[in-house]
Amino acid sequence: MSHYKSNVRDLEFNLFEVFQVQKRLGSGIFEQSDEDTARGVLTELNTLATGPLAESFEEGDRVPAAFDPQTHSVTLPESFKKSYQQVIDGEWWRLGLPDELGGYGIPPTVQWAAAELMLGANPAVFMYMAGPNFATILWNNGTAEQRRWAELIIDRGWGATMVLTEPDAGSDVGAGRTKAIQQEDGSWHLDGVKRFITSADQDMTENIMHLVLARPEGHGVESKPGTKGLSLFLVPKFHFDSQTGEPGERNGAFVTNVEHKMGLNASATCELTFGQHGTPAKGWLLGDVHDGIAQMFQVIEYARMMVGTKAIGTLSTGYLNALDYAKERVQSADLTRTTDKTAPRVTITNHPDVRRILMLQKAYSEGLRAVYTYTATFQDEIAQGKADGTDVSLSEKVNDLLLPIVKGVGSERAYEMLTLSLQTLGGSGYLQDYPIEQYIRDAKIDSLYEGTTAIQAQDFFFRKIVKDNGQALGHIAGQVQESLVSESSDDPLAETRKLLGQALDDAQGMLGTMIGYVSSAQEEVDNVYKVGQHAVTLLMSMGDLLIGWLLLRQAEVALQALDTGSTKDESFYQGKVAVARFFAKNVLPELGSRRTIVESADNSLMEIDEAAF
Ligand code: ST9
Ligand code: FAD
Repeated sequence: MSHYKSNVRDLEFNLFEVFQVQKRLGSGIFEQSDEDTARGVLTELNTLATGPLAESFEEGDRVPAAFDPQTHSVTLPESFKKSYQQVIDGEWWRLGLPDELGGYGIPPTVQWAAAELMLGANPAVFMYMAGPNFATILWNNGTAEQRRWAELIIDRGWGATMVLTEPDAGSDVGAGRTKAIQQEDGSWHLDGVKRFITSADQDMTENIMHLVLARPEGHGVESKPGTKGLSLFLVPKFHFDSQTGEPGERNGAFVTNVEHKMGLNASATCELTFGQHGTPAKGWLLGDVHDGIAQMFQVIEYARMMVGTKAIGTLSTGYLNALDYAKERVQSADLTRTTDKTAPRVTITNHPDVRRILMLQKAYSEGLRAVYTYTATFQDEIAQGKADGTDVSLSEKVNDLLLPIVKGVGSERAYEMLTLSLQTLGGSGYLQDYPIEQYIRDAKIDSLYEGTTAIQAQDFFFRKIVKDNGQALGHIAGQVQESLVSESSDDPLAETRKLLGQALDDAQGMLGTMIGYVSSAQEEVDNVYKVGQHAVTLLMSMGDLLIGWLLLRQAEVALQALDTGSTKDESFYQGKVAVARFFAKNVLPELGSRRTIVESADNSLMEIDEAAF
């Protein structure tokens, strides 16, 4: 039986009932697709995800990627390769491509829903499919020749990597020391060691294109410190014929170690060494600009959305596995009859505490799914607007603002809630007989790579709010504000709206206080530490606010559906109303105490001697 329990009903509810993406389909850039196509994509992918993709999930964990130091090569289990081949043969990687590179004209909202199915079933398979997607970076930034390479990467199904991290440069990418020295023929020789590189080798594709950040040196290139001194180089595993793509000599970028990890074992995490094994590691500067970090952020933005969606997809299957178990597991009497030792034993869904943790899991898994879909609606607008030549600057800012919530809040809450999924199973959850312990191990990475939660929180506050002068945040706050009033005098969601209104006030209060700390830092620089101490609290609180708001919007749609008297999906809609009320009552009030903590911030924490920790 498949470990993977998908939730296509909820994906479709978000897409077609809440966000109504069908209105966008069938015209302009999305001309090729309509609602039936979108539903068809989800149905087909669901079959693949719950079947062949999920099949190798467990073996990929128990038989991790194997490394041969003699040949610098990585080998994956046969069952895993079979799963990978099925998504490749189904050409699912085309979903993320623009029309001109052979895409299907499917909007990002539907692409991310489709991605959730693959990421929930077997995330490592999805991550090995980076080649075609990363080829778009060459297509968008490259020379004519490099645009041809983009086509070759897609046509020949190559792998690809993003190569930033070094032993002394993790969060601080600008500390990277790998250098690139220009050659007479216009190529560059790279020299250095990169660490933790996902998919840097595997035995599934004929070639791999590494997208590497390195510091150009010599030949009159101005040397600049930090991220702004990095350029992006294209470094293939094998040299290749520029027209046909036929692979030739081995290039000098070699995998020199594969990490032994807590989870996500099917995904090879490699040390990648450039130019230190007797063969030069030749690279080509992407385009002719000296702007590697900005180019790499085009990759990072996609990857941060992917990591959040991966975490959320994993939480969803964790919750649904826990729910199935809870409906079957009989243990103890009902709490009202505990003194009666002859009382019948009940399924654990009857116990208030099990209900509490199940409803929390439901709130976060469905609420976070709504968050990533809502974020993707701005990506739809960007894609559509760019094609039509309309101004998309606000949509871009809102998308940028939401990415750290999808990634940072998605990963933190998924990990936290997955531990509740395991708790629901009692001791059985701790066993490898069930998938939840693997989900927890596989999902922990999501709060670490692509920028840790602290980095997401600082990006959110300093770059996405302060530097943006609050424009994007103001746009969303305006939408939340609109949901606080109801036209009906007999509003079944009145209390939920009231609690959401208080949460909005608390989140705005928290933010106002933190902006005050930053402003006062101009006179007293240490005040910025107060922001540093509470940036994660703000990010998580804004995440809760957004979840509470989107659950309320879902409840409104559900109530309308119930009002039409249709009994089809009655329980589904009732669940939507219940979860919105539960979250507003049981989670949103926490923002009040978090606000008090932020408002009373001082720097005593920073004054504690390191030895006293
Ligand atoms: C990693 C990979 O961890 C994990 C696994 C990924 C696997 C990939 C697989 C993908 C699969 C794809 C499959 C597709 C299948 C398709 C199927 C279809 C359905 N936004 O603030 P400053 C830029 S990789 C945009 O001064 P510092 C900007 O250019 C490792 N741009 O930064 C800016 O200039 P300006 C990940 C941003 O203090 C410049 O940077 N590592 C943003 O110099 C400088 O900005 C990390 O993520 C942004 N948010 O450096 C590192 N921020 O201001 C985390 C900055 O002029 N560390 N820029 O515009 C950080 O992010 C740091 O904050 C830092 C700081 C490095 C940026
Ligand atoms: P550090 O930066 O040393 O952070 C340690 C701790 O300090 C963290 O809690 C962090 O939040 C905190 N911290 C650091 N700086 C600050 C700050 N300024 N403010 C507040 N707190 C701070 N990299 C790639 O380039 N390509 C890949 O494909 C890739 N894949 C990966 C796969 C795996 C399985 C792993 C484990 C890592 C991968 N990485 C990859 C690297 C990953 O992006 C980094 O691990 C991550 O960015 C964090 O860097 P670090 O591990 O050096 O931690």
